[in-house]
Amino acid sequence: MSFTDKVVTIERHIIEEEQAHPGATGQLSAILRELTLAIKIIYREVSKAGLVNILGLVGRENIHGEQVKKLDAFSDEKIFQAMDHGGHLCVMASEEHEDIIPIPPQYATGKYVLLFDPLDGSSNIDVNAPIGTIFSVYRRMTPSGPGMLEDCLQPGYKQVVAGYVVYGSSTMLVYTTGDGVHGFTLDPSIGEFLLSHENIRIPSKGKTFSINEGNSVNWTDGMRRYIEHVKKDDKASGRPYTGRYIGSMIADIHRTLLTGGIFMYPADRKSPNGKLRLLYEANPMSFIVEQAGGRASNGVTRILDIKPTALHERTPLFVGSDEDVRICEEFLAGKR
Ligand code: AHM
Ligand code: MG
Repeated sequence: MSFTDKVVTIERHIIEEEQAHPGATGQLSAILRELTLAIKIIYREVSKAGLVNILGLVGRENIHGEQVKKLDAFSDEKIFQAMDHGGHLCVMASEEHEDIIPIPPQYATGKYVLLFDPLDGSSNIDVNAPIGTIFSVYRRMTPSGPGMLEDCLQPGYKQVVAGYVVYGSSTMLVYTTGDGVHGFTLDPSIGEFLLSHENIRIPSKGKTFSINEGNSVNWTDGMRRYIEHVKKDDKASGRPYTGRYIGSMIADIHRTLLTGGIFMYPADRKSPNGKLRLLYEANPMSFIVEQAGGRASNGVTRILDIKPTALHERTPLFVGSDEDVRICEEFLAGKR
């Protein structure tokens, strides 16, 4: 048995990352610390989700006469409440809100912008499948005062931090500050996220494809031919790719990040821009996958280069192992 491995909490990791950047003011670290607190509160509620029938139905009053909030609304509120008063943010935006979320006037504003999807894949709650939280931090564009829409509409390559949490068989937080990707597993008995996956690297090619095949009647020719391609025997393994689709993007991309392969939510005849949101879903997940050595595109263009024009704009998404995403792009472009 070796005692040389360090036990590293996320707090300590954040401080060490900060110390590696001499000009750092500590604001980003504070943002991550505050977010981690909100995430632990969300975890606590998510892990009780199966008990709603006992503790009170969502949307009805609980025993204290309070409305029981839907978990996505609850998560949205907790992130806001943890982040509104730190003085580091000038504005926020959430998948749950139509418009930007201002910092309340009684609190100071700072130089960062926070975008988040408080509970992605929430339709999976009822069947106890993994769900997640996604976040993304940018530097503000406007010089001072309350943040504006333009602070939120920045291309993904300008992200300074991105991360996600998957509430699964264990709860994991994965984040990047643009210097590699690190994963932390929550030890619920001590309430700490501990470094469990240092410097995650995605394999350059995988064996798994992940897509909702129920939409195949509406796919483009290129999409259909690519899926036929992955179902043929692969030269390297001598077997077809394995299909895996949970229908919870964080869980599907998390698996892809750790084991390789490709996750797709394409455009099709019914949804010309796909389903997933550029700002809250595609950008942060793409930043993380690229930082781990993978690739992310809308089929034609690198996701992180897209200049957003609206808070809730959608984009097709192809993300995963570099080689798999490249080959998929070739099929989509009609080159194969
Ligand atoms: P949501 O933001 O409403 O939860 O929707 C996003 C989710 C993703 O987690 C997942 O990849 C996708 O919807 C699944 O969609 P579909 O059921 O069309 O395959
Ligand atoms: Mg979502």
